[in-house]
Order: sequence, then structure tokens, then C-alpha cells
Amino acid sequence: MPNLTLYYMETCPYCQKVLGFMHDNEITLDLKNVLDNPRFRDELLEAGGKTQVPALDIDGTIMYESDDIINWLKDNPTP
Ligand SMILES: N[C@@H](CCC(=O)N[C@@H](CS)C(=O)NCC(=O)O)C(=O)O
Repeated sequence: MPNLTLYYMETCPYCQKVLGFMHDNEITLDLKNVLDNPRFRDELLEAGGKTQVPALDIDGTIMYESDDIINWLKDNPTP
């Protein structure tokens, strides 16, 4: 299983969609709130080229777009 981290903001509806999917499917990921910690936002920009959330870091490769993230999580069940 790759290392996974979800960058998110509480106030973002697209993030809430991903977090809701994770909750419903009992998926736990490392979470980085980009509003709580500006360093996470800089880290995301550096790794993925933009600050859009939600963003899933998959072993250092950033996936943007909530639907793509949810589909990826469906295709790659966490243990
Ligand atoms: N189509 C995207 C929309 C994501 C989006 O609009 N995120 C906003 C927050 S709700 C955002 O990150 N805006 C700041 C930015 O793009 O830097 C998705 O479904 O994930």
C-alpha cells in the first residue's frame, strides 16, 4: 500500500465529499489541513503545482479532483 495523505480544508465542500466517503467506508488516512498549517499548503504547491484541495498524495504524486480521489480509493482499498 502506498503512503497516502489527504490535503484538505474543513470549509471546502469537495473535501467534505471525500471525507464523507472515507467516513462511510471506514477509511483512515493521514490528514493535512492546509488552513491550519500554511506549511502544508506550501508543501502541496511544491509537490503538485497548485494549492487546490482536496488533494491526495500517493507516494509523492499528487492527485487533485474529489471524484478522481474517491474513485482511486474505491479501486485501492486500504487494509
Ligand atoms: N473540481 C474540484 C474542485 C476543488 C475546489 O474548487 N477546491 C477549492 C476549495 S472548495 C480550492 O482548493 N480553492 C483554492 C485553490 O484552488 O487554490 C474537485 O472536485 O475537487
